[in-house]
Amino acid sequence: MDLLIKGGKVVTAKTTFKADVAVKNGKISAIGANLKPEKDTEVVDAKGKLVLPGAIDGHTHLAMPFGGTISTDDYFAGTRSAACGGTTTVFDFVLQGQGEKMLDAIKRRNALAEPDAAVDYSFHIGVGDVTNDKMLNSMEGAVEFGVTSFKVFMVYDFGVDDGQFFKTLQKAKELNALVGVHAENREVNNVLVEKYLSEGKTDAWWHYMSKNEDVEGEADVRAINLAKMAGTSLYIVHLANKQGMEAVTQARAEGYPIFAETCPQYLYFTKEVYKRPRGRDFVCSPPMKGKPSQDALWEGIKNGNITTVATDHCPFTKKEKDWGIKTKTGAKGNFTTIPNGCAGIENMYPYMLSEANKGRISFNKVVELCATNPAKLFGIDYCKGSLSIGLDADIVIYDPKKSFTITNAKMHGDTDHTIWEGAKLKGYPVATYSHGKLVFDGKNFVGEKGAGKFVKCKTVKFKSPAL
Ligand code: DUC
Ligand code: ZN
Ligand code: ZN
Repeated sequence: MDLLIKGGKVVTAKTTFKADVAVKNGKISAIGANLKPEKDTEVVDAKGKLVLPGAIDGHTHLAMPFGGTISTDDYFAGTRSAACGGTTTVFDFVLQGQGEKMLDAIKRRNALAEPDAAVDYSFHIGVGDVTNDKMLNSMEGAVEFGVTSFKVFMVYDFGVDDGQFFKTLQKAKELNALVGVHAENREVNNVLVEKYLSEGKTDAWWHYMSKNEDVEGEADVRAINLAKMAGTSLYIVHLANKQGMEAVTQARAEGYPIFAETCPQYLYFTKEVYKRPRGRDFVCSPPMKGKPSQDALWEGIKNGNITTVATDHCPFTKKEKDWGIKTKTGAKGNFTTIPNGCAGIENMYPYMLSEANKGRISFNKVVELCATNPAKLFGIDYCKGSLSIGLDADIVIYDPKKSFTITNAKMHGDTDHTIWEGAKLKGYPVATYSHGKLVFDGKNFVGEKGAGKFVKCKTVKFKSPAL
């Protein structure tokens, strides 16, 4: 064996038990009591620590063109930062261009990711053109390549209409693929934007107001109804409102394979952040909502109706966020000119584990939401998502006694600020291994640019909400 992690408590989605974990050739080779090292085995003492599967971030936007710029973290910076927060696999979005076959879009992005990624990665397609059969049928090439999930946008100019959404669901059903949805009502959003701007209401608060609880909730309900009509599964990404949470809960109770993801920013912040002097730094879509929505999301986590937690990591610099204000040079910014998105890739596992450490949920629940469920949902549980013999040795050692205050200077991405500045965490990862190799030593990134590999997703047919 190459590595032996001794004396820690192993946490899976179901149980916690004291055991040693052995690694050979990048895979977990044994889990058990009193495992003995071989001659050249590196032995790591994990007494008093938790030993967890590396997290899978099912939602990132690395080097993504948006709002007239490109998100700050490229594939190296983003995956480096992920590794230092205990995330060992990221699912990034390939945005399909007009007239571009989905496989061509994947190859275009993979050419950027392959030389740069420091941990393993895979893709979802961000559907950009299903206006004709040729484009719609190009989903087949993506699935053959190993990209089996397709996100449609109900909002934004490049998004789908209901007919295109429905056709995408039907095609996904044929392929046993998964459709994800960014659910916000485009038309209502546009009307409210026009109204607020005409009234001279330009700051970040109006971003929230034009994408309020109902704007998101209505689209969630419609998306679920479309999936029911198509007779297929649906994955609502970045769910952030109570009405949507209730609709997901009801559909699942009726037996429909409807799954929801939420993000740490919706669990920690509320809409009040948009009243802060730098409220524009928090502008993302969907925006943070009120406390009742936040409470509903936590309830959804506790009762199993939230299936995954992911970050929607999409950072922009402070200067780019400032495009949302009027400047002395005469630029006329407003809430619609702020690039949408925030950094979070390094904060997901530490924040969720800290909430567990404070007693809000169990550590097992965090493993389920951040590792095991995303692996099952996206068809990579044959190699990732839990500490099991034969799976990739993507492992995190977590010290429940280490206190950590988030500050941008301690983060490992390329961003110049974080919305998480000052957040106090109880416990923190002290080591991350990718394929059995140390990539984070508790302080620094010690991995390698380009070491991360593309992970092929298998198709999964979901007949019920159970994973
Ligand atoms: N929302 C964001 O906040 N950023 C990128 C894309 C999105 O839908
Ligand atoms: Zn989205
Ligand atoms: Zn997103």
